[in-house]
Amino acid sequence: MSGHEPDETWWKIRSVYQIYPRSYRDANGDGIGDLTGITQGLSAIKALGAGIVWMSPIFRSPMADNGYDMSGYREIDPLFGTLADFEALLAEARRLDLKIVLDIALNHTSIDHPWFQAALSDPTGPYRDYYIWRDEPNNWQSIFGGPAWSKPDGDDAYYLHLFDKTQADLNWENPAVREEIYGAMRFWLDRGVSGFRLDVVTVISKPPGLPDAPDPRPMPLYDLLAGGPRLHEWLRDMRREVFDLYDCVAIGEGPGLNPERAAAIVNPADPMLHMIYHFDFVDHNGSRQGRDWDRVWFKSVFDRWDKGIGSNGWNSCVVGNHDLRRLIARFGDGNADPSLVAKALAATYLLQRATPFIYQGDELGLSDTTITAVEELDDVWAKTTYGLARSKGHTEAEALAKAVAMTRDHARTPYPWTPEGGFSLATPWLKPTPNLGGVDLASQQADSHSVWAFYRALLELRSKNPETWIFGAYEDLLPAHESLFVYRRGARGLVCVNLGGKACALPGAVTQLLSGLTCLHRSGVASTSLMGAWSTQIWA
Ligand code: ISL
Ligand code: CA
Repeated sequence: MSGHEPDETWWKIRSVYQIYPRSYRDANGDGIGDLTGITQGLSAIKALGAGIVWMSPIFRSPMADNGYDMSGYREIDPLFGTLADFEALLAEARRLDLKIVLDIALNHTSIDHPWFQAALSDPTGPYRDYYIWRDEPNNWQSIFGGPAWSKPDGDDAYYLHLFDKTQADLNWENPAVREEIYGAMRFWLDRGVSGFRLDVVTVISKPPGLPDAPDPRPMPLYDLLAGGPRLHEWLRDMRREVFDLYDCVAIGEGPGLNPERAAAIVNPADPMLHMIYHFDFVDHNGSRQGRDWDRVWFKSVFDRWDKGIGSNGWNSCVVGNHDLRRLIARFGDGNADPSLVAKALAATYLLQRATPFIYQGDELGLSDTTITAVEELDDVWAKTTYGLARSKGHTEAEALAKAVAMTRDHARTPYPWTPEGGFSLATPWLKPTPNLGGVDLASQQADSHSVWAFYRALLELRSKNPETWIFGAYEDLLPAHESLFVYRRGARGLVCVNLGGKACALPGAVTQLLSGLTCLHRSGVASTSLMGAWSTQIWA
C-alpha cells in the first residue's frame, strides 16, 4: 500500500525479550538472579522465538533503584557476576543467534559514583561540573515524589535529581560527560553487545536556566522536560560517535514523546536513534493513574503511532515492562480467565507494524503479586510513596494501599521456571507471585494451549511471513467499537480480538473479509460471525 520495500534490518525482524536480571534465574544460590542464570535461560528465550534480549541494568550499582543508579559504567555489578560470566553469556547468545542489548542510565548516576564523590570532596575540581548544582532549588518535584533537589551534608549547594535523591542528574552540557558516556557504550559494543536501551534519554537536555515549572508535579514535569533544546544535537553526536561505528541498535526510552517528536528522532533521513518507545501505555498503570481502561483509547494508541511513524522510521511496541503492574492486571477484567486475557493482549501487540517487546513473565500470563506488609516492598518509588502518605497523615493501611496500587514490585517477582518456582535454591530476594496453577514455564511448555505456546505461535507467524506481519500496512477496521479490536495487516492479514467479557457479533463486513482467508490461530470461542469473551482469531 505504502510502496514500502521490506527491509531485512535485524532489529525490525526480531522481537525483543526483556529480562529483569535480579529476577530471571539465580545460578549461584544467593537468592538473586545473575548472569550465569541468564546464560542458562537463553535457550528458553530462543525456544519462544524472540531474537533480541534486552537486560535491565547489570552495571555496578548500590541498587537503590535496582541498577538504574549506576556507580560504574564499565563494570559488571558483583551481585550479577564477573566480566568473564558476561563473556560466557555473550558466547551462548552467539551460539543461539540471539542479540544482547544492555540498558544504560545516562541521565543520572548514583551518588556513589566516583564522579559524584569527587564532586563532593573537591567542589573546585573538574567533576563538580559533571552534575547540576544550584544555590537555591527551583520548584521541580522528583518523579518518585518529594523535591528534585537535595543538599549533601556539609555542602553549600543543591544537586538536581529527577528521580531518587541517590540518582544525581548528569550535566550533559559538559562535553566531558558526553565523552564518558559515549566511551562507556563503545567499551561494551567492542565486547560484542548489539546495542543499548537508553534510559529516559528524552530528558537529558534541560531547559536553559532551569526555570520554575508551571506545574511542578512529577508527570507534568516529565512532559515539560522531554525533548530539551540540545537533545537532537546530542543524539546525532551519539549516532556518529557510537552507533554508526557498529552493527547495533539504539533504543530510546521516550517519556513525554508524541508521534511528531518521536518521528524526528527515528527519521531515516536524519537518523538519531533506531527506535524509541512511547509512554502512552507505560503511563497507564491502572489504579495509579486512576483512569479507566478504555478500549477505544487503547486501540487509538496503536493507530496514532502507526500513522505517526509507520514505515517512515520504525515503531517499537512496549506495553508492559519492569516499571508497571502486570499486563493482565492493567488491561484485563477481574473476572475473566487470565490466560484468555493474556492471549488476547498478545494478539494486540505482537502483530503490529513495529518491533514488539515482551517483558519476562508476560508470555506466561503472570499476574500481579500479593503484598500484605510494608516490609515486602522493595521498590524505592513505592517506599517513597508510602513514606509521603504517612507524613501527610494517612494511616498505615491507607499508605500501604497506595504503595501496593502503584509499586513496580508486581513486575519484578522471580520468574517461575517450574510449578515449585525453580528460580533459586535459596529464599528469593523478593517474594514470588503466588502460582495459582500452570503459570510457570515448564507447565506451559508442555501444554500446546498455553499462553506461552500462543506467544510462540504469533512470533513464528511474524518471522515466517514478514511481508504481512512485520511490514504489511496497518489498518484498524473498527476504531470506535467498544470491545472488538479488528485490524488488518497487509493485503491478507486479519486479527480479531474481543477485549471484553461479553460475546460480540462480528460486523458483516468483517465476516465477508474472512471468507477468502484461512484461520491460523484461535483462542477462546470465536467463529466467523461471533467473538466470545476475550477470544482471538488470526487469519491470513
Ligand atoms: O515508571 C514509570 C511509569 O510508570 C515512569 O515514569 C518511570 O519513571 C520511567 O519509565 C523512567 O523509567 C526508567 O528510569 C527510572 C527507573 O527507575 C526505571 O526503572 C526505568 O525504566 C530512573 O532511572
Ligand atoms: Ca545469584
